[in-house]
Amino acid sequence: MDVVIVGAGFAGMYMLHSCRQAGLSAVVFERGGGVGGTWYWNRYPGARCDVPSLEYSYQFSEELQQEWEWTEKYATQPEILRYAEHVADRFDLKRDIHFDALVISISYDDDRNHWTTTLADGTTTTSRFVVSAVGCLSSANRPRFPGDDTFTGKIVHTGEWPHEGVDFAGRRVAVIGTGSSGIQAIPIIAEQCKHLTVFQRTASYTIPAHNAPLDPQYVRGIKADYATFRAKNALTRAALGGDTPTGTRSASEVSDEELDRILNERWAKGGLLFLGGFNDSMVNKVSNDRIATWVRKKISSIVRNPNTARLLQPETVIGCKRLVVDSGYYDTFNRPNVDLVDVSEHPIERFTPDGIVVNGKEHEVDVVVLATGFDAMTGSLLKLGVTGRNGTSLRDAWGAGPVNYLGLTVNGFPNFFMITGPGSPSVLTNVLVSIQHHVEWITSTILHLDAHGHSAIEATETAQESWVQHVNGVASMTLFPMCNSWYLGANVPGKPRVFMPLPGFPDYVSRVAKATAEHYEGFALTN
Ligand code: NA7
Repeated sequence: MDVVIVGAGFAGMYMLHSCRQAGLSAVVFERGGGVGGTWYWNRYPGARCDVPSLEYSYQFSEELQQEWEWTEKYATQPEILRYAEHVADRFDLKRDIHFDALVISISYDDDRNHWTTTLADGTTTTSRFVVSAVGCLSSANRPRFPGDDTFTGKIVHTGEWPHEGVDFAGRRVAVIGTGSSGIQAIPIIAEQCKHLTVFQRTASYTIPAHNAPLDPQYVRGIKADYATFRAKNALTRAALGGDTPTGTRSASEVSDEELDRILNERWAKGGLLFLGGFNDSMVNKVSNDRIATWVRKKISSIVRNPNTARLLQPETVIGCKRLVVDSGYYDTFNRPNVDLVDVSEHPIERFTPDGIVVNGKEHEVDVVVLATGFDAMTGSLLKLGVTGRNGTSLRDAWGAGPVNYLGLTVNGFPNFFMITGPGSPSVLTNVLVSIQHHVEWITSTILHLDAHGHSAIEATETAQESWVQHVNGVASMTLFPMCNSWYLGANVPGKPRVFMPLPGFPDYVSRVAKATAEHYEGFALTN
């Protein structure tokens, strides 16, 4: 094989298509039973993308983007999965995808300059190149609690949701975790179950989605010139929402009335662009504090029980953890069958056969939903068991945190590429845009190597060191490092605390283009 691709989510599917278009032989190994990646696994009730559907979609084929009809502003998980299936069928991808194929090791052979990928069933495949398309949020973070093996009810994780679904009718349910997954699932579970207890360690800021069916006239307008819409989006920091420009003023400088007006307008529009009302929300603590205070007041105006309202008001920097986009979250706590248990000061002590004990009190439940997130960005990559030159493992090379150049390649791992790897904008963008950028760069780089008689490419040690410094430098100019987020690996015990994604898509794209144009500066190309 020319290329082995790991993962058949949106990154792996496009990588396969792109390889074929370029005349490269390629095969995909996917641990799941179907395409769609994170959308294959995250089937919990309420699962929905927080990027508008007209943006969270491929743009490499004009026919595809014209023919596919999204039904809502924010697509549900089943609709996104149908889209992934449609793409797989339309481009006949499945004939080169092996499903239920768990990769257990990927080893570089120094003498032959090729990679051997081994599956759990012992099958091996050799290839010149390996592309990791394993996704940033694909390795479930499943904390263990004392006594959880004695619990007689059902325990499910949102990121590994049973395909047959979970019947909540008449049941007492616990949800542990209040990030995006918990916040999307809680309103729906509350409607279906007898009683819901939410265990919250850290309150999240969540902005209403105001989701609605898409207006056919609006869709026609976008489709009439989809390319311009896409191009405008790619020019924003998050490759998202080009039609909603970022404010030009500091939130620290406007009057209270003006702040209120702008934030009300953004709240009414809803979604991730809430913080874009001002130009310094994520770089100026004073501005951020004013916005956060406004949201806290908003929460207390929705939630009727003052104690619950107080607990739901986050104390951290707003936007430091990824903003959540919800449908009816705060209002759910006005329901008589929903309780909130604060586990920030008194963590979950243990599970019993009948429930969960916090601060000496047992909460009896029949089903526990772990909405506890992911070992993000590096979790799935490191599980691949990648071993590079001289038998060095990626796990050892990244012992103190991920080091690489442009988030694409790693010194000592020739011809090994990452799509949306740590060190690239990835999760701070509309990830479909980042995926396309990486896939197209990887394919054109392979073609460049072949055309110029090079057999291998890897990051130089120097370029890698300065790239890590650059990513840290950019992050330290923002408020992102000020809380315990998964961007920093802080949600997984023992994980090195390093800010992994790079803020700012357009600047990143121009850096990649510049390095490429300057004869792959920062990369070592060998003959
Ligand atoms: P997140 O955002 O990492 O949220 C996980 C939640 O689970 C969060 O509230 C955690 O609290 C909580 N958690 C994790 N471990 C525990 C334990 N041991 N006890 C109590 N609570 C715990 O994951 P999501 O799946 O919701 O969303 C991930 C991304 O997917 C999201 O940002 C979107 O991009 C899509 P903590 O905040 O760590 O105190």
